[in-house]
Amino acid sequence: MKRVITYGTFDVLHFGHINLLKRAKALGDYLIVALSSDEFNLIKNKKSYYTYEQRKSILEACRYVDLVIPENNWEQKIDDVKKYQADVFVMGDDWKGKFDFLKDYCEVIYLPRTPEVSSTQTRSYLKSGNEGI
Ligand code: C2G
Repeated sequence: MKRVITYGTFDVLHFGHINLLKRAKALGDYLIVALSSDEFNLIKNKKSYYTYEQRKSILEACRYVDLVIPENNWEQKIDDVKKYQADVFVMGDDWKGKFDFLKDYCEVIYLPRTPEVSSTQTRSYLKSGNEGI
């Protein structure tokens, strides 16, 4: 059983996220998503539209996701890799190189981001009132 782990806020879930989760799952048999808590989002200077519980329930409905755990800080990744026996750590390549310290514990893979889509973009589009068109 090859176990994959990834981290993120996954707010306003979009096809860029799904593309990442799909490719991450394809790297093993079991995908763990460490989902940023609302408190950690503040540390990341990210204000998410949906709460942690709402984002968690949306992710748990995704066919590629097997387990959602909370991401509360920057420091928990090594402990998580050990605790959940992750064989592969995956992130989008906007993080390329940032988590190479995990190479001592598991495979580290950065996948190309999906261009032209982001939660921020979606949110501002909806806010702009175009949604009626
Ligand atoms: N992503 C992607 N393509 C996009 C948008 C996001 O591949 N168009 C990927 C990101 O690279 C990341 C994952 O989807 O791997 C989740 O994206 P975010 O929710 O924006 O995650 P982030 O805020 O970068 O949190 O400790 C790590 C952090 O928690 C990562």
